Amino acid sequence: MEQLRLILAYDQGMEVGPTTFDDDNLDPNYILKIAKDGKFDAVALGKGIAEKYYNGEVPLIVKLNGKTKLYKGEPISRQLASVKEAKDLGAIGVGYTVYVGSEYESAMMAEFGKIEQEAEELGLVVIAWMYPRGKNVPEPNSPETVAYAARVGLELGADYVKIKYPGSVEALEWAVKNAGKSKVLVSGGEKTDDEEFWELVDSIKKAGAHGMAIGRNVWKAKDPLEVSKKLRKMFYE
Ligand code: FBP
Repeated sequence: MEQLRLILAYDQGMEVGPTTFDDDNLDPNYILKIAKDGKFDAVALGKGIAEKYYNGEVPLIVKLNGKTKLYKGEPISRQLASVKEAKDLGAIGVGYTVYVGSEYESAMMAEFGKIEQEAEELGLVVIAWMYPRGKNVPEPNSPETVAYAARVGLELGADYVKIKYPGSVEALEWAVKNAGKSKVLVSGGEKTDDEEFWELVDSIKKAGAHGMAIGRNVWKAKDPLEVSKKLRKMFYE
């Protein structure tokens, strides 16, 4: 299996919306250049961007499902592209979000199960974005909820589980233990100031997480390559 410690995530056009972009990072080519020059292990894109912009310079993860911020109902994110399409686009892996605890979690888990099986047949890595969410999940980032989500990712067969930071080194250690042989990647979250961001990265390292799947704190940074270089140093040296 590929060693994926640092994945540059760029599905925010779907998940977060246009206000997150400026004139530079609105252009997928800008992101692909950061991924390459910043030596990311992979870049995570939706099918449309992969089809129209991916140039083969960095390993590709295709995010197979997605939803917009305009949708306000109980969280559900359905499959929008197939594993085969991802493979044909040159992907080494696929990603899928499961909103753990949502009224629709069973639909997403069932879809993920099929994806996992197809990906295994085609030799692709599977990354599960395990995000607890929904009206019955009052504290999506609490230690117990995040550890639960990490464990469910293991149970579902994910090679990597991508989780939110649960607030402390101890809480993340607990989630990492629960993920077992599924490797834990932590998401970066909204763009924060430098000090807060590097404290977060430091805690993620200390907790023994495998790496990060991160977007906005890299490509919204003044100097994305400097951030990338520092991240690489932290997770690889
Ligand atoms: P960021 O590092 O920019 O937070 O990216 C990680 C990510 O999981 C993206 O893949 C996804 O678009 C976004 O976070 C989802 O964020 P939200 O928590 O708003 O649903």
